[in-house]
Amino acid sequence: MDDLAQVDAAEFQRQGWALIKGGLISASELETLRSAVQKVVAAEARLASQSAADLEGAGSDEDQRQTGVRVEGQDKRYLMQFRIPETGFDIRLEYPEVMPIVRKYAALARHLLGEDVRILYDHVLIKPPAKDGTRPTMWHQDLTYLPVDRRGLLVVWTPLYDVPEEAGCMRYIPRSHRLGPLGKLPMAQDYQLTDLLRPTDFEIIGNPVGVPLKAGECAIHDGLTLHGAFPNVSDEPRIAWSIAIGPASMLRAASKWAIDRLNHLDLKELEPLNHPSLIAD
Ligand SMILES: O=C(O)CCC(=O)C(=O)O
Repeated sequence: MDDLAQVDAAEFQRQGWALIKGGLISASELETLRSAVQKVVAAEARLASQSAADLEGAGSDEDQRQTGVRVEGQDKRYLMQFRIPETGFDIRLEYPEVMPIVRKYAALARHLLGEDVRILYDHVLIKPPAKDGTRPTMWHQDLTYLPVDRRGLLVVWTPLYDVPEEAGCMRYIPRSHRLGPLGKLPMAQDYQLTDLLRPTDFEIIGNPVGVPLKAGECAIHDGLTLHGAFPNVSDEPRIAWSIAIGPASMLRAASKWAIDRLNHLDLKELEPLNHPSLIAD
């Protein structure tokens, strides 16, 4: 727990993100993580060597099967932000040698949340380099994508190699978690913070903070903290590993409303509430 003494839980709760300077993992643990992730990256070599142009038209189930990529949108412009290789999901289950790192991050989450935790997922994130086409990662809140019933989710983001700003470092909006869920915009499109926020929200939040990291360092953010990343204008793919950890008390979100008031309308999950009986005008 000594390493965790540097992480001020109350300040994290106030700001919604924190840089863990120097990281929590040892040099040999970083090597272990690299070796597991490199196996994933090698398995995706065909995709990794494709130019963004080759991904043009990706969008069908067939494309998804062929590219081995499982991400929302399956869209060239989405993939220019980052790819999550199919074999890069839950690598802790495939490569149990990374579990000592997972346990350290779980201890960090326990320290920040003050309660027992559960791992929701881990995954490998590859941001393509400039030559393959690259975009900033659009501002978003992770919690709005995840089927859990409450706040408290934490995401730890660890680069496998140094990530200066030009390689597409992460960016966080301090205190944005205090705004609650903001909904989500299609990340394949370009949009601005002002498209997500109301004017008075800017009185609560801070300016975006870009967070260059050394290999094996990490940054952690609340599931409601708005975050994104710069484009990767370097020559190499930016390779990171991220893990989502939440309070043990969290429940999987119900696919129907927990209260029966709307269930008879047979609304589809995550679709607008367009049933005539719900429209006021
Ligand atoms: O790696 C990126 O560019 C974005 C990652 C991200 O949004 C996350 O790990 O929650």
